[in-house]
Amino acid sequence: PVAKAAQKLEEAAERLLPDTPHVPGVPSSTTPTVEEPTDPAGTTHPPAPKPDQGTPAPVSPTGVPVTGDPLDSAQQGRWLTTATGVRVHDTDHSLKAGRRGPTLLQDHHLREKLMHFDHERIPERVVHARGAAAHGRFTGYGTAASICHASVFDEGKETPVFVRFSTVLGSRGSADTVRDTRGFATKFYTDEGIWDLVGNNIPVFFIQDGIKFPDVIHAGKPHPDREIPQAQSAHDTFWDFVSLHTEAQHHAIWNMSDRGIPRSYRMMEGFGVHTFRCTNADGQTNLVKFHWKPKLGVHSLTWEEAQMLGGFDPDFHRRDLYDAIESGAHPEWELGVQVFPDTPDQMFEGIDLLDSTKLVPEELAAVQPIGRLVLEANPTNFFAEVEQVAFHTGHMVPGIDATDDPLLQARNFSYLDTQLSRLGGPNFNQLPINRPHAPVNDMLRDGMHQTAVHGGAAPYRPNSLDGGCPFHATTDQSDPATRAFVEAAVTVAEGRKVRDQPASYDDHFSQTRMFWLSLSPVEREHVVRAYTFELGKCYEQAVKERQLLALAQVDADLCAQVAAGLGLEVPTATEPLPEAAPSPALSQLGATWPVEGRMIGIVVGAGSDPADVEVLRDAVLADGNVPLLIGPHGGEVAGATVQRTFATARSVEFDALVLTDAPVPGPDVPPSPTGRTPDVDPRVTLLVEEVFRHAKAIAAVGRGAEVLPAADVPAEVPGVLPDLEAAAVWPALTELLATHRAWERFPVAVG
Ligand code: HDD
Repeated sequence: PVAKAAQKLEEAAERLLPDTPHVPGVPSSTTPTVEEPTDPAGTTHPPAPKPDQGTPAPVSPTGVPVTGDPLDSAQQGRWLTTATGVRVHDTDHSLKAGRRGPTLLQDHHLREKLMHFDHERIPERVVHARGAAAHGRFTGYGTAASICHASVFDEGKETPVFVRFSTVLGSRGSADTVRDTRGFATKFYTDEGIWDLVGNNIPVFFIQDGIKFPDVIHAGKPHPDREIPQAQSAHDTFWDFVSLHTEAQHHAIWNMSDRGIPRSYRMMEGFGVHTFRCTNADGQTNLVKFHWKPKLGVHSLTWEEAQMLGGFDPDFHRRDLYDAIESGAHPEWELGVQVFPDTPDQMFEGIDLLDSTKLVPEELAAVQPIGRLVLEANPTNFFAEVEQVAFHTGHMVPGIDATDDPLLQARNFSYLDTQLSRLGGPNFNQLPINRPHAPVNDMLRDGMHQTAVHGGAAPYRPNSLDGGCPFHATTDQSDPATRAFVEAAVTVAEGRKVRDQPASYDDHFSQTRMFWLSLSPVEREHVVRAYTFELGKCYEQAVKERQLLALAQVDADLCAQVAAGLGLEVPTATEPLPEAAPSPALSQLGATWPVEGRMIGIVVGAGSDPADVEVLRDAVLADGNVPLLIGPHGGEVAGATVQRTFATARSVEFDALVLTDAPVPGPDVPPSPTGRTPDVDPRVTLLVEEVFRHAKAIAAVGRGAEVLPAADVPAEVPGVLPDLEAAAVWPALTELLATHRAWERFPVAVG
């Protein structure tokens, strides 16, 4: 009977799997077999490369091997495995009862693969969800010693950093170039533990007390019913809040200025915003505001560029940061401090240092450089690093302490909380990107996602079972190798428990007016247009009128211009306008800056001189900038490889444009509705028109000069170089780019 049963089984197997090849050396009747997958046409798939055929080890898109600490690497060995390390031979076909049969419950690989995919997303940040980041290095100058003994500022000391830039309001997938504040968060992996400086590109904040943070963010985020608009402040709830909580007017006018639409993360200032308290080696305390000053200067997009980029390249800032680092144009900032005496009232020249809606003009307290930041490596894995990095204002190191600014106090509470919901438990500091580079010996144990295997028996103090370890560090601050973090022992203001604020917090308009008065006419023009646009997007008449009333308290001309744009009556200020003097440091214009990592578009065609193109490309590259050749088609044109075609290029990508040909319309250009065939390809003319309108530099070489009249661009205007030798172009463009734009070309109607 056993032999009979065996024969029946063999017959059944033959019927079910008639073409199955037998494994060599094993009798067919007992061999469990697998099918070679075939596609519906019946052809077999080409064989995948096998590890023993020299498949390379995994590398990141930046070319960095995904190795480092082998325990950090999820990609060990060459074989595809399950999460439990079992090797997999086919990840494209689920296990089925026959080729066309139902999927079997037994398919663990399928179940595991889908289960994991279904859980790939974590909650996005409740604010600052959209961002990009990079690794770098901070080097202290040693100049901070008189005010701060934090070892990160020691002369020549190098500290690894991770910096994340972000917008505030938009979701993770929103566009980069929206009008918004930008986050500028820096994690310093110091040898005394982690210091996070979690700042913005605007030196003041919307609110004075952190208890209002949920309110201002609810107002700025999309409307709860329609979930629109995305990543915008141009809507009723935002302006409702700002016009009712007039402390927000100062931050709002910065947003309406060109600061709200930066050209690049590399070209923004950063501010710690709050006043911090620093202690020096003698134990003396000072109040300090931190500033990041970009090496390339502060530059912005035009509003039209920002809007166009929202469609053409929503990843513009992310791409810009990544490409600059990959091309070796490493972004740089200098860290500087404004220092104020730690007086009992914590005021400086009448400015309340605990009010984060106020700044201290640089003319009153100079920004003194204390170190340099260079970003030099892109992340290897966006999720592991950029998404999982957890910043916290409460992460401070010896020498740096918080003040009683109620906004900062609330932040110190809030950032821990948010990580619990975003990163799923209390052990987020064990994630590789969050791990301190200083030794960690906490007595925190267990919990969700615990990855450490703690030794010892006594995670409490004092203990006798683990030899007393860990030990308390010393409060004596003289030796950085042994000292503890000690809070500055300042006297706390005495009084009754109240839900209230100091009288100085009631001044909402003097610095808003100061900012307006500090801008050049063209910058003011942009502010007027921004308010007019944003309020023009509101539906509620009462909101617009109330915001106009607030503007009347800032400046009569500003208010009148915006009211005219909205077609509303100009309200009269209810209070005399506050005293305010301009602070020239607040204007973006007037200085020149190094030119690096800029995108230079070079239009080429059949009429270009290949020698000119080579000279231009080499000159741009040699100076650390990026030449992008724009040709009628892909491949080779004028002896060089094009990076953009007339179909894929758009002006907003370029900081300056060089024309080396006047290409005739290509076969892919639709006929003009006028029936007239233009002399120059209309896509090239459009490039030039837009670059001209956005006040960017244009140079023409050889036949390129013929494009200018076709695009109605006059030859005798600032920033247009109508006819140059190729070798003269780049030096002339560098000079123009040093001020970023030919500002004279913008029309100015505002007084
Ligand atoms: Fe905040 C994120 C900057 C006030 C609560 N904030 C966050 C980030 C930046 C700032 C740059 C993104 C960090 C990253 O890249 O991961 N925030 C600021 C500045 C403020 C400020 C400069 C005022 C001076 N923030 C502020 C207040 C509260 C918060 C008053 C709450 C009381 N912020 C948060 C948060 C976030 C955050 C909800 C969201 C994600 C995160 O923390 O990690 O906790």
